[in-house]
This record gives sequence, structure tokens and C-alpha cells, in this order.
Amino acid sequence: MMNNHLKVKEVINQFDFSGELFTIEPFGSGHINDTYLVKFKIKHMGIVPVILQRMNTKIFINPEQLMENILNVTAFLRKKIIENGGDPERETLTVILAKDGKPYCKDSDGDYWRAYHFIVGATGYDEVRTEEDFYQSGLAFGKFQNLLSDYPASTLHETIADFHNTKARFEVFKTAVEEDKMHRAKDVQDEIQFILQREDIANILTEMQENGELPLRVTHNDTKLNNILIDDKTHEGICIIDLDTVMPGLVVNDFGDSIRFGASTALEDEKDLSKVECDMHLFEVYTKGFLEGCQGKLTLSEIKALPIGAKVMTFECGMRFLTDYLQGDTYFKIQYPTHNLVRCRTQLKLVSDMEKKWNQMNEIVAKYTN
Ligand code: ADP
Ligand code: GN1
Ligand code: MG
Repeated sequence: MMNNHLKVKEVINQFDFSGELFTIEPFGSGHINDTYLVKFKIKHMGIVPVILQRMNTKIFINPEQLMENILNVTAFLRKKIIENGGDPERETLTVILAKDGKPYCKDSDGDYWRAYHFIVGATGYDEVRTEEDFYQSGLAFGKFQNLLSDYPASTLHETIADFHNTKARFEVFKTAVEEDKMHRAKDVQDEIQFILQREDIANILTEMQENGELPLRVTHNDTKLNNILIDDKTHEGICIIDLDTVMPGLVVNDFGDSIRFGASTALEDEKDLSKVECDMHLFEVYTKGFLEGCQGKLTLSEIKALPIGAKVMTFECGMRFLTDYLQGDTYFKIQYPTHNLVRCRTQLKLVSDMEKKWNQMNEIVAKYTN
């Protein structure tokens, strides 16, 4: 940790923070980047908080293109937020440029860092506290979709190739099982077989996209609950963050990723699987909020495919956690050796629960098709 603090101190000199460094603390529970809340004491202004992130360049191999996406997307959103009478300082991310004018800087190890205004008075949650929060997050992710519906998609860089190509991820999974680098496959046969028996889930959305049933749109692609900040006072979902994966994608995936995380009755890494279920009331609450936020922009095929999005995203996420476990935990950050396996199990439990509740999920969505 000390070493990390030294790095943060090295990096902040590359930004124009004219104040006295007050505190540095690791922040949030993201699985990808290293995030710090850094506070400065600035004369007449008091304590000014800033988010500083070491970007994960093993995963985002072109950080310069990624930051170009974020500058462009946030500039586009800022304009729309102002037009709609909102507050762009709180409703989207604001990148702080480095002294040399670039939206990132490099440290002496060659790692890339970026800084954002810290959004005060709002919180990203790892679990749904109240159904109202979940409704508000659905509304906000729907609005986000809506705001970006006329964004020029062809100008976006693909920051991770095949990010939600579940079919391609299934192949990667099979290879990880065959290679079995860490000799872990023998102990996780139930999970492996569960996934292998469901190749149809891995293929379905790719097929629906290819045959024109589902259009590509500009989507967020990582819509879990802790990637939206909820206002501490009004409880509105005020700011969508973690814009690293904004790329052309399927809207049903954005819906589905929120469901797998937020409609679960337990944390993503709950060890007691008897606590893990997909809550149908929360599923409905989110569906309502999301569709209201999208304001009629979705096609009937997209709306009807929302339950498929939920099942596919949950399946994909479980498969990704298990792939990482088999490959030696090189992708997602872990806190203990079996963390990815534990995460995989909650996702697979949710998939089997969704299979049981499949008719109910479709009936709920059908209520919102007209
Ligand atoms: P990761 O890709 O690792 O998930 P995120 O960009 O989501 O990284 O950031 C991690 C966490 O840091 C978020 O879940 C959120 O709690 C917090 N965070 C990130 N950016 C901001 C910001 N501008 N203001 C307040 N909190 C933020
Ligand atoms: C990662 O970055 P974070 O923690 O918000 C991952 C998502 C997974 C999620 C699982 C770039 O999200 O795709 O669904 O973990 N992000 C990336 O919790 O791979
Ligand atoms: Mg995140």
C-alpha cells in the first residue's frame, strides 16, 4: 500500500492540483482499475476531493484511444445535460487534464493514470438498499441509453474486442478448461458441466444480432449498480460512471447486466448460495424504470428480449469468472484465492433460478410491451 501511495504522490505532480495534499485512500469496489480518493486542502476552498485511477492496461490495451472515447462521450453528454437543464458537474464525469494537456499521464513504471472530479454527495452501492434506488438506477441507465441514441457510433474505439460476444467467450472458456493451467478443473467439474451444457445461451444473442432482430446501439456495457452514483439526498441515479466500455452493443445486455447484479438477493461474492436468488419484484421494478428511461426508443423485439439479456449476461459473467479462475486469476481483482470461483457460483445459481422463473420473467416484461 505504501508503495501505491508513493506512486499516487508521484503522479499528482503531473496534474495542476494547486493545494496541499491532505489524504490518499483506496476507493470503491471496482474489479478492474485501481481507484483512489485523493483530497487536497486548497486556500479559501477547503478540502477538494479528486478521483485518481491507475488504468488497467493489461485489459484496456489502448488507454489513449479509451480516453479519447471518454472525452468525446462526456462532452456529448455534457451538452445534452445542459440543454435539459441539468448540472453537468454532477451528472457526468469530468476529466481533469494533466499539465501537458493530455487526459492521462504516465508514471515511472509506464502505467497510465487519469483524474476525475469527485462527485460529492452521491454513492455507488454494491447491493440494492431500497427498491426505489433500483428503480432510479433503471431510469438513469435507460436515460443514458436515450441520451446516447444519436451519438456517432462509428467514432468510438472498441476498447475491448468482443467484450460481450458471449459466443466467442464460450470458446475461450472451453480452451481454458482444456489447458487447465492451474490444475483446477478437476475440482470444479459441476460448474464446468453447467456451462458446457448451455452453449445455446452463449449463442442466442449473437444470432439475434446477426439476423437483424436486435440492432447495435451505443451502450454502456458494464451497468452494474456500483457504476451509477445515487444522490444521497434525492436518491436519484445522478451519474453513470465507469465509461471505459461505452461501445456499440446490444441494449438487452445493458439491461441484463444490471439485473444479474442488482436483482440478486445477495452480493456477487456471497458464499452461501441459499441466499442467492433473482428477485422477481426487483426484476419488475428495474424493467419499469429502464423502459421509462428509454422513452419508447426500443423496438418490440428488444423489449421482448430483455429476459434473454438478463440470462445471457449472468451466464457470461459466471463463465468469465470461471475462465479467470482456471487461468490463474489474471483478469478480475481478487481478495482471496477462490474469489473468482465464489463469484462464478453466485452467477450460475442465478442462471438456474432464472431458468425456473423464465415464464414469470417473460410475463413481467409482457406487461410493458404496449
Ligand atoms: P472499475 O473499472 O475498477 O470498476 P470505476 O471507474 O467503476 O472502476 O471506479 C471504481 C469506484 O470508484 C466506483 O464504483 C465508484 O464508487 C468510485 N468512483 C469512480 N469515479 C468516481 C467519481 N468521479 N466520483 C465519485 N466516485 C467515483
Ligand atoms: C468488471 O469494472 P467493474 O468492476 O465495474 C467488468 C465487468 C463485469 C464485472 C463483474 C471491463 O466491472 O464486465 O461484469 O466486473 N469490467 C470489465 O462484477 O471487464
Ligand atoms: Mg466500476
